Amino acid sequence: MRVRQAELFKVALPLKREFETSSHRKRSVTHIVLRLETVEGLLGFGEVACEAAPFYGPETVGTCWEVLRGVLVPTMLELDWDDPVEIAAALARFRGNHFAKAGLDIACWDIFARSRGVSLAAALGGSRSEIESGVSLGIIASLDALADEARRIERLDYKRLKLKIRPGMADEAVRTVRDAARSLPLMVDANGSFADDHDAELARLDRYALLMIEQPFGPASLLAHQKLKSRLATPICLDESIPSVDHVRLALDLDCCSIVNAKVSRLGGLTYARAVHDLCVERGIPVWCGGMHEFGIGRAANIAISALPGFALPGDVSSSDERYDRDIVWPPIAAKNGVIRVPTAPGLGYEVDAELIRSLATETVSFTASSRVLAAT
Ligand code: OSB
Ligand code: MG
Repeated sequence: MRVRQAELFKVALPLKREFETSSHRKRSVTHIVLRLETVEGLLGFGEVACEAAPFYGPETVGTCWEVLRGVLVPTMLELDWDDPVEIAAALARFRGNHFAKAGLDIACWDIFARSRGVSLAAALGGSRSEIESGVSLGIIASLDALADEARRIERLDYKRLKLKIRPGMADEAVRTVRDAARSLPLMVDANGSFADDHDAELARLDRYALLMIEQPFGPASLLAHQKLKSRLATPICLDESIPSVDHVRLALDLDCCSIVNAKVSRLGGLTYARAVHDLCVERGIPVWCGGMHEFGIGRAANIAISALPGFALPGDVSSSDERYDRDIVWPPIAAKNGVIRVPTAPGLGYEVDAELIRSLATETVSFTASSRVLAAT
C-alpha cells in the first residue's frame, strides 16, 4: 500500500468540565486529526492527543504539527507498506516524538484493518467483545463538589475512578471520594508531583486499599518508585516514567512498578502499545490503557487496544459525553453499565465526521505523494 494524500487538521473542542491536574488546568482540548488516503482509495484516520504545553511530556501540539509536517508525513509518503509495523520501523530512526508518531500509526492501522475488512481490535489481535470503562477525575478544591462528582460517576456505573492528586491534599481528597462513593473502585494519579521527602504522605494512602498509585514521582525517578514500591502495600503504576517499550522493560527489570499504564500516545502508537502489552503479559504484569482526553478517533484506538487479553484492568476510556458535548465520530463512544462494546465494523468502527472536522479546523495542511505539501491554511 501507498498513501496518496495526507491531511492534517488542528481541531479544538471545549471540555464539558474544566480539568485540573497537579501541573495545570484546562477548559478545552486541541488535538491534531490525520486523514490518509491510499492509492487504492482506502481511508484512515488518526489523532495526535498531545497537550498544548509541555506539562505531561516534552511534546506539544505545536511540536507534533511541525514534526509531522516536516519529517514524519513526508517520510511515510515515500513508503510502500503492507503492515503498519513497517511504518513504525521506518520512523524509528527519528528519535522521540511519540505523540506525533502515534497519530500517524493509528491512521495506518485504520487503513490496514479496513484493507482486511476487519475491526481494528481484530487486526491488533484483540478478542474481547467489550471493555471495562473507567473515568479520570481532575483535582477539585471544594470537597463537596468532589463528593458530588464521585457520586455522579458511581451512579453511571463506571468500573473505577482515577483521582488526580498533588502533595498536601491527597489524604483528604481520597477520604472524601471513599466516603461519597463506597462501591467505586478507586486509584490516584499524581502526575509526578511528589518528591522523595513526601514519602510519608504517600504511605498514609495505604490505609485506603487503593487499586494503585500512578506516577507519584517525576519521570526520571525510577529508583524512588522502586523504593516506594518496596515500602507500600498499594501497587505502584508508572505513566510518565515509561515513554517507550525499552523504558517499560527497564522499569520492570528494576522492579519499579507492579502495574503498567500502556498509553497509546505516549508510547508512539498502537504498534508500541501492543509491544508493551506483549512484554507485560510475558512478565505477568497487569496492564491498562491510559487516556489523554482523546476525541473519538483516539478513543476508538484505545478501545481497540484494550480488547487485547492482557488489558486486565479498567482504563481511562470513558464515554465521549464525559468530556465533550459533541464528538467528531458517530455514534459517540458510550459506556453502558460500565462497559463499552468493542465495535466489529472494519477499521476504527466509528463513522468519522469529516465535515465537522473541516469546519472546526483552525489550521490544515495537505500533502500528496508527488507534491509533498499541497496546500496549507
Ligand atoms: O496522566 O493519565 C494522565 C489527561 C491528560 C494528561 C495526562 C493524563 C490525563 C488523564 C485523562 O488522566 C484520562 C482521560 O480521561 O483520557
Ligand atoms: Mg497518568
